Amino acid sequence: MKKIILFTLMIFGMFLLISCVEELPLPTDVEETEEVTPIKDIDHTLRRIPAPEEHLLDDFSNGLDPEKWYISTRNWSPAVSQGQKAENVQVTEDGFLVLNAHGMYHPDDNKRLTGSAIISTESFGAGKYEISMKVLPRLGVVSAFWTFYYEGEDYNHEIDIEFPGNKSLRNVLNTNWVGVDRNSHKTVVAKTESPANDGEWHKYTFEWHTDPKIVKYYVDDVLTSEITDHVPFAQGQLWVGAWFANNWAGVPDFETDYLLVDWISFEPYDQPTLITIPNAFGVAPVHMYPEITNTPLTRNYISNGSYEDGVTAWSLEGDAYVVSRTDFPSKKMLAVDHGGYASQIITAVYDEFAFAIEFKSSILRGTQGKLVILMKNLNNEVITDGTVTYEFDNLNELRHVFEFKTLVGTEKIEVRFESSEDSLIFIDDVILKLKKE
Ligand SMILES: [Ca+2]
Ligand SMILES: [Ca+2]
Repeated sequence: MKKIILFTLMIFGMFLLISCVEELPLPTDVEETEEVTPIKDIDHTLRRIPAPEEHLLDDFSNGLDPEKWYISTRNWSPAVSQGQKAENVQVTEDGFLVLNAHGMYHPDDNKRLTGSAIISTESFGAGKYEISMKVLPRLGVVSAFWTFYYEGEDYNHEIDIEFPGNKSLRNVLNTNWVGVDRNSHKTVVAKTESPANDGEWHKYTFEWHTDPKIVKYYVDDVLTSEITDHVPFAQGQLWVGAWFANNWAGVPDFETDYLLVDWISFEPYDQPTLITIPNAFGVAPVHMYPEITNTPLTRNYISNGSYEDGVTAWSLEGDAYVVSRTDFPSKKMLAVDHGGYASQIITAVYDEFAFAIEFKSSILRGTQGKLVILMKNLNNEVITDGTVTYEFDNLNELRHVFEFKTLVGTEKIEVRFESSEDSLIFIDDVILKLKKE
């Protein structure tokens, strides 16, 4: 079948040369009738939560300060991860700290399953800790804000806010730790009012009291738990990171994504905490600190949407292939023929998420192609009315943008490109973005 497709491509080679050069000049008649504006990324400068004037630890408006922060190069789960890398840390001119992580579908072996984290150079004790952030919106990787002091097995003091909880970004994990064994921690899994990856800024807080002993955890000022067991009493360094965990966080079925931090504050309480010395174990040298970048942040929920990494991240059914173009043999794309289809699952997609999907198509035989979005529950069943279809029936190469909103009860979506029985269609450059104005 591959041979037939290549043959077909050769027959249509002239057509491809005319209509499919990289910058995609559309035929004039199409350009006039089709108004397709590329979908924009979320503007993270909108609806920011104001940083507190007092007790601000950092708002990252001056980059990443080596006096205040180390960059972690550690690896806690070598069985599943290549650890945290300095090259994955960014700061933007909008004053955002960007902690990138590369999932299991990243094409580069050296980057795959690497995350990033920063650590305060100072140790802090009892007090109120706050962060305004947007968690990394995928599973398999833990977005976390925590204090940490470790000195052998008797002193593993942590207060953790982590995502996902029970493999869902609808939940937050709140945990106190004072040792390393099972009996020296307490975790509360709390459902939050809206999923952490809804595209909005959220504020996460913990109030660490040592007298009397209690840690209170909040999401957007709403109490999620109060934990009086295993309350740490030793000062710790403050961490923020996106790191790959051993299974409990789900499957990291994405290519690349990021955790975004706007600001962090710390208000000390006048309560006793054991003074400890901060360490600089497993941190990056200062020359590896990031410059402030003005490159816009982009996110694509589709992995390998260019098909340049072959079939990675896509499931193919029936007559579906990744093929090379005859005019640009180095460029690959998806071909679906005779009712075959290619699909990709996007996990951690919840109620009423508004998306836009953009892609290029050309149809070389027959008349019709379809993009089908299937909204599914955790059992992989399509939920009631959870199917939306976008049909396209052109012969030229076109760029499409289709918008849809998920229904209540959605846990994941399947994005599927399908040909009708008589049609051979080509798909390339698929981009899926959350829409938020
Ligand atoms: Ca900021
Ligand atoms: Ca391509």
